[in-house]
Amino acid sequence: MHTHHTISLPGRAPLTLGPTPRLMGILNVTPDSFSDGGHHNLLDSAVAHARTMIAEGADIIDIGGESTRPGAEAVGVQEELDRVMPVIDALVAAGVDVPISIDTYKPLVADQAIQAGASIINDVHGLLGAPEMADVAALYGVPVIAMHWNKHRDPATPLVDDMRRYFDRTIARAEAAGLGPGRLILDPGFGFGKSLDENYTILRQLTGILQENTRYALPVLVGTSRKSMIGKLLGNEPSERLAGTIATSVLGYVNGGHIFRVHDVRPNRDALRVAQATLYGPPEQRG
Ligand code: 9MG
Repeated sequence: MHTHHTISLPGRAPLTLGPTPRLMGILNVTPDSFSDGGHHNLLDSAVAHARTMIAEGADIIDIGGESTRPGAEAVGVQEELDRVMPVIDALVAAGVDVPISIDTYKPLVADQAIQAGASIINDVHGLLGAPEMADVAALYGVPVIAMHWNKHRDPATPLVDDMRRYFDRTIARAEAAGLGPGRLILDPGFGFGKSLDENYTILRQLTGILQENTRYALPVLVGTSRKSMIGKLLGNEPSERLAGTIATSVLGYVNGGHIFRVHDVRPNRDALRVAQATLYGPPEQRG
């Protein structure tokens, strides 16, 4: 049911993907992320939050300094660096032992973050934004989470076809830079320019869409946590969307997803463990 993948990470053990779901904990480092305010408070809170997520079972910490929420302002390279670098430095200094992924579409931010210790790039522009992004990934040999976000989508083109073309270009760009397909993780980009119906269609057909329609059967990341595809259905606020998030994580897993990008690590991890036991048997039965 789940394809198997071994993703090499520079200077550390590879990330194995398959039946065991992997949790990516979201660490947003934007001024509104932690309510107590102030530069040091932000740093301390971010580091403490990363530690909590790791203790709760996060396999990866995804650090981002620019919000992708609708209406959020873009930030400049320096501002983004000022937000994320102290957190990466502090986590590395504290000996944090899970891979850090840098959530950015800016090659310069990715470059600095990798030099400081990040080992995965999370690019919401799927390597199709700045051309140098694929070069940075290839230079350091880091894997890239390539998310689908086509701001120039032709409304006449069905989403599945748009995704196929988009990811064909992602893979071509990676290969041209010398980054093999074994370093790519695909992400349908739930919520990014998609209708409610499209979001649920993707969830229903997840790996059918992403693995059967692209040249390679690549691993898949699911990012639905607290998103409006849940809120529009339930009529609730982001802070009330945990049950809905868990439902989408479990369904994304059953439909072949490998990595789950979430705010609430422990409850998603628990639900995914139960889902794994249901699909593959409890741990002692797995052989
Ligand atoms: C940064 N970010 C916000 N939502 C995301 C999603 O669904 N996937 C990935 N890869 N990044 C996201």
